[in-house]
Amino acid sequence: MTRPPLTLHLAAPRGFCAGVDRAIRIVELALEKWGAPVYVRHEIVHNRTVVDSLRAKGAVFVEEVHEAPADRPIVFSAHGVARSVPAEAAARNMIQVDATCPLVTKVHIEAARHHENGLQLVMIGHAGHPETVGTMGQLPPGEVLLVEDVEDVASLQVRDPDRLAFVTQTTLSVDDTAGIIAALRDRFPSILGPGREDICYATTNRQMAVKAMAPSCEAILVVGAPNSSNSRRLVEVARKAGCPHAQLIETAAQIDWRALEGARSLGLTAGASAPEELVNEVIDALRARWDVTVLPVVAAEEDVEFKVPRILREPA
Ligand code: 10D
Ligand code: SF4
Repeated sequence: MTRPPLTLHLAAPRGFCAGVDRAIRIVELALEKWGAPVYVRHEIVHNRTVVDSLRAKGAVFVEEVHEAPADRPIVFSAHGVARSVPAEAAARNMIQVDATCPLVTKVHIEAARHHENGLQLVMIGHAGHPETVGTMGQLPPGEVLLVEDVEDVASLQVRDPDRLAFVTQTTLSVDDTAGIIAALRDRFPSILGPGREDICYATTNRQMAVKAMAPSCEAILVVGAPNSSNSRRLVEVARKAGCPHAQLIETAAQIDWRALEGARSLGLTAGASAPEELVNEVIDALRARWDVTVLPVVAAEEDVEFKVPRILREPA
């Protein structure tokens, strides 16, 4: 059987970022150091394959600290936690290991610094997302105003328009966030904030690659979970950048083949929490139907690496 030709635009960078890589390593090292079970508060990263593989090694996933026994170590997920969370673990005398990405911790520190300087804080993020909950939870309840879109800026009720600062979630759409920041600066000209936003290098680079390939792709497949903010943003970026069809798929089994019928040019990328093995499975599934030529679309080179916490570098 001759298969029709297909050009597969393969985004680079894609998949695991340094924060995800470190968070997974932290759980593995914790299991090596203390043995199973090691408890993990929330999915270490938003990916079922990752979570299932760590579960198979002895990790137990819970949503709250009190669900874990006090005599076992607990790891906090890469998305970060409110201050009340380590406080609860400390009150129960638990061994705690923080797998919060250092780039999220940086935002926590910024938020605390603005608060100490007497500024009211605006957070640009998605309501209920664990990173937003964690960052807002660095300050006392009610101290952070959440803004999800440009419309929210218009209705913001602030204490003093001249004593404001903002921070952002790290996995937002770069373009949408620029619009929200412009609206904030327009309404509150003296608002303080980071140079541009707190969106991390990995989010930015993955979105850049998708933007670059979107106009040449009849459809783009994004490997990632439905609860993965950065993966969902890649789908939106693909659509906004001119690709008529973008699908978020957890695995190759979820590909909507009917939507790809007759395609000659597809794009493929993966969110920061999606393992490369899942990308390879998608390529194999495409190869079964098409004669695939892979065309890498390289938007940036990445060489970021983060150290694991000291507690895991010391003997038990
Ligand atoms: O939902 P998300 O994009 O924030 O998280 P995910 O676990 O999918 O990817 C890693 C990103 C983190 C931990 C937030 F910085
Ligand atoms: Fe850290 Fe960015 Fe990865 Fe989030 S997406 S874990 S902020 S490097």
